[in-house]
Parts: sequence; structure tokens; C-alpha cells
Amino acid sequence: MTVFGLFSTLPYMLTYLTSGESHGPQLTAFIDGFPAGFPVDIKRINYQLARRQKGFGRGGRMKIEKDEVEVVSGIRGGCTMGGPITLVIHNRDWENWTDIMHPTRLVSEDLPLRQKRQATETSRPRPGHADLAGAIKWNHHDMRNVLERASARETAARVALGALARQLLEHFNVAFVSHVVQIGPASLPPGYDRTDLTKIARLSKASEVCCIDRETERQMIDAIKSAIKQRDSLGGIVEVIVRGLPIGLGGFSQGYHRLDGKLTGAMMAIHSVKGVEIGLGFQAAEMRGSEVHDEIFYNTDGDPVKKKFFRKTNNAGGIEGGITNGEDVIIRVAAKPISSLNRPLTTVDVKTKKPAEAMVERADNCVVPALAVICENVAALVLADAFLDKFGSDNLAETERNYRAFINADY
Ligand code: EPS
Repeated sequence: MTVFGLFSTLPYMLTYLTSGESHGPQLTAFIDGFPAGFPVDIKRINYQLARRQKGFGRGGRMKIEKDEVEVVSGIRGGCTMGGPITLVIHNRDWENWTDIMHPTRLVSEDLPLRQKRQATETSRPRPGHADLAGAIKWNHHDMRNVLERASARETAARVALGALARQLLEHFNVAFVSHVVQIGPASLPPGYDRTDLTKIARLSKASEVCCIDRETERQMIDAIKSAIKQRDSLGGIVEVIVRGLPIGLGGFSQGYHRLDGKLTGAMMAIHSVKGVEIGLGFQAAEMRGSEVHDEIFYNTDGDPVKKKFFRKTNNAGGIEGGITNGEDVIIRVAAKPISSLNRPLTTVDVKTKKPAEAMVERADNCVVPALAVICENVAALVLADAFLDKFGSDNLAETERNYRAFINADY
């Protein structure tokens, strides 16, 4: 799932785009290639958007917004039609920014507007943010022109699209769960059980930081509180588990067909993300092959519900050779602390070229719980694309027929 050149020959079934600035009127999300005849539950999209807004450590903006989608194309009477689907999320904060962000009013003709804009102009790039490189690249001297689109507000649009893609996979009994395994120094002790996904989802949902262990949750919240007190930010690690994917999604005939490549690329393309692992990830590098690879077993008792080929371990994280192997897909994503700090770091004012304190913007202190929701839904976009590549994407009935034929095939 991605957008390449218009005439790309790469085999992506779903293409998508998002648009909109953090303080502009709206975010818009487009997706093309979604099968016709799929009944969409808008409430479930809004549910994912609401989850993304939560989490201890969020800043003032989330008290203003109440993200919900408005459907403006591609869905009729609750069902997809096969054409591009467009979803809009209105920014409530727009009403506070209308003058500053107005797309067409000319500052040259309007002195009060020019003064208002100048008051919000900023030429002091934040270390760690896109501010400086973006300003040089696009020749902007007011960094607002960079930060507005670079803002993580954009992830709301990707979550909306992912929540749609996820519904398609849930229709085929695929389940998605995520939880937070580390925030700053506080980390979930290893060895936790991933058998009961319902339990993980329940514990994660009940936690302000999406952590499944109460003692670790307390440590995480303390770590965030301490960072807030010191006007600092914190990063962390989240884990996404996807259960129920059939064997055979992805490919290896070309590097770009590999599902692990697509998944990790999509995760790295989320704001603040600095590392992604599938299964054992980096840990596999220090172990022997005999310890790492998941031995293969076959169910001989004929139970139609149980998987035929299965593993007793899942170090591969559900992907071997760039293809799903029928086990849970397990992705871990590490994010750096966000770069908008209330305790500004040293920078250079690009106008004066003199040392300065970086700009201070209203911001979150910790977005790791939100990152878990974002990763879950962005993973759904990639996996739905691979699913449709395997089973066809014109209409749901055809996708269902192809899916059933494949999983019931005598192998
Ligand atoms: C962000 C800064 C903050 C965050 C924003 C991302 O926004 P504001 O500048 O309006 O306070 O709240 O995230 C969201 C708005 C969101 O929906 O996640 C940034 O600079 O990246």
C-alpha cells in the first residue's frame, strides 16, 4: 500500500493520499482500490479516531478536537461503490486559526492580518523536527509553512483509512491488538503471554498508557509526570499483534513485494518512529539458527478449526521470506521523544543566523499510547493491500470466493 508514480507498475491494490495542515480547516484522506460492496461501519472508524486521541501525556489540543469522519465520496447507502473513497476530518481548532492559516486572504492587502501572521511566524527551528531541513528545502523563512504539514496531526487521516482497511480484514476474521511496552525508562518485563488477545486488548484499553501490567503502568505514568514537571518529552515502544492472516500474503520475487519490507516502511513513515522490528528483530542477531527458527508441525487430528501447519514458537513474528506464515504478525515500533519541547534546546535563528532558543509550540509530552493505535491501523492498510493482492479487489463477493477457495484448498 503506497502511492508511487501515476503509471507505476508496482502491484499495489490500494493507493492512498492524505492532505491538510494541523491548523487548517480539515484533514482529507483518499483511498482508491477498495472493493465494491463492502458495508462500512462509520462508528468503527470514529472509534479508532477516538482511541488515537487518548493517552496520558497528551497536550491541550486533544481537549479541543473530537475527531470524526465525514464521508464525501465512494460510499453510498453504507456500502462501498468501488471508486475512490474520501474521508474528511474537520479541525475544530481551525476556528482559532482561521486568520493565521487562511488559504486565500492576502496579507499584503490587510495590515491587521499581516500583524497577526507575524506574531505567529517563527524562524527558530526545533532540533529533531522537520523545521530546518524543510525550510531550506522549500525555501520558507516562516517555519509555520513547514511544521503545519509535518505535524503528527496528519496521523488522524491515516488512522481513518486504516480503520476502514481494518474492517475489511476483520470481516475475514483477522484481529488487531496493540499495547505499549515501554515509555522512557519504564518497560514491561519480558516474557508476557500473547495467547489471549482479548485479554491484552481489555487490559490495554483499561490503561491510560495502554499498558497490560499495572505496576509497569504506574511506572510509565510516573515517568511521564516527571518529564512534564521538567518540561520535557518521552518516547517509547509499542507492539502490534495481528492474528488470523492466512498463509501467503506478500511475496519475494522482487524485494518490494516482501511484506516485512512494506510493513516496516509504513511504520517508519509514522512521525517520531526511529526503529521497527518484526518478531525477535535485533535480538535474533545474537542467537543461533537452531534457537531462532520456528519448527514446523502439522495437525493430524483433522479438526477443521485448528490451523493445519503451525508453530509452537513465533520468533519470526509471522513472516518468513517476505510472506505471512499463518502465525501472529508481531511488530514492535520505537519512537523518539517528540521534538516540541517546553524547555527549548539551542538552535540558530534562520533570519539572524544568531544562536537562539528553539520555538516553543503547544505540544504533547508523550504520544506513545496514541502511537500504538496509529501503528495498529497503519498496519491494517498494508495488510489489507496484501490481502486484496492475493484474493482480488474488485468486489467483496469475489474476494470472499477467492479467499474461501484458497483456505479450503487441499494442501
Ligand atoms: C503536534 C503538535 C500538537 C499536537 C499535534 C501534533 O498540536 P498543537 O500544535 O495544535 O497543539 O497535539 O497532534 C495532533 C493535533 C493530533 O491530532 O495528534 C506536532 O507539532 O506534531
